[in-house]
Amino acid sequence: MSSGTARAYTNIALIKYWGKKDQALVLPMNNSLSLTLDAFYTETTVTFSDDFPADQFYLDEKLQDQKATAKISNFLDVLRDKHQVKQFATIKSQNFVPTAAGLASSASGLAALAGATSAALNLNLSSQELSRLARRGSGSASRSIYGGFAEWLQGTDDQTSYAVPIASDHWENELTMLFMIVDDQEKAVSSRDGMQRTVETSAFYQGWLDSVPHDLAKAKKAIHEKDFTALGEVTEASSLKMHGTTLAANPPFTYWSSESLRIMQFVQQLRAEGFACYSTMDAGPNVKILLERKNEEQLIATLKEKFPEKQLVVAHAGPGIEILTKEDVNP
Ligand code: 2P0
Repeated sequence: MSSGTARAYTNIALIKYWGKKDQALVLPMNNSLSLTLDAFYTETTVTFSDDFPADQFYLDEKLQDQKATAKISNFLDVLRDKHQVKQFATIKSQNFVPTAAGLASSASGLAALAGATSAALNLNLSSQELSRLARRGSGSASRSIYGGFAEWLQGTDDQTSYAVPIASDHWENELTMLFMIVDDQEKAVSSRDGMQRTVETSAFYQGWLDSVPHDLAKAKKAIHEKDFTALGEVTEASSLKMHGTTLAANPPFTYWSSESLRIMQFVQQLRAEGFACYSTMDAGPNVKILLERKNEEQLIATLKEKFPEKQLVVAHAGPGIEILTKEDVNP
């Protein structure tokens, strides 16, 4: 029997990943850039044993059904095949989120799974190898190997597609991301299906792809120069363009709800009044707002007054993946 445990934090893309050129290997169509956050994380323990007749996956102490377990088993098969491991595994995952708002993330989940599995098999992987491995589980998980800012390099094959940290002189610690929780229901179109449908059918997809290199360069320059306005502008623009592609897919869809739009418009209004804050959205209706940490208290008060019914979660830059010993693990 061998066991390993890891903790990984979620990340939010400032320059979005949207679409794959190879679905089996999870190779993306474009580079993406993210900020790892402290507010949500996953702890996972993987145990291999000759005694297990099949893989069993527990999430938040509940045994998961075949579909959820199959995604995990497929991921484990990548390593079992490579290292001639014949044993099945028990996987116990715990999501730590500050509210019951259904903010579980495949980025933290699959990164923690990659870390725990490699620890259980004593693989001693470098961060780059771990990022490449996490990518096979979920694209965005490749970026959660690192704290702070990370860029996922799309690459051309399994070897060349992985994330790298972006040097920032700790500037990320001066930023805040606020989560406005609009809805905790399961999404109608999964990100995996949504991005694929968009690649295959959206009239706007090529426009999105063409715009990414410029946005990415602007984001990296902004980080280098600690230019919050430039980073905020390109963050909001990347999100709006990504979401624009879904409207032109066939069949068309959107992750926005009327509430999401209300919040995004309020962010624009605040900016027009001189308050520097920018919105970004992912494959669901929740809105995240990027701002400077020194302005956090003021914005929280303003948002609570404007949207008293909404849950609000405050996040700051988080650390990279941690391989845990027994003493580190939460009970
Ligand atoms: C991102 N998203 O860059 C983008 C922006 C959602 C919108 O990565 O199919 O769970 O497992 O690689 O990583 C969410 O998709 O998708 C995502 P798969 P993943 O964060």
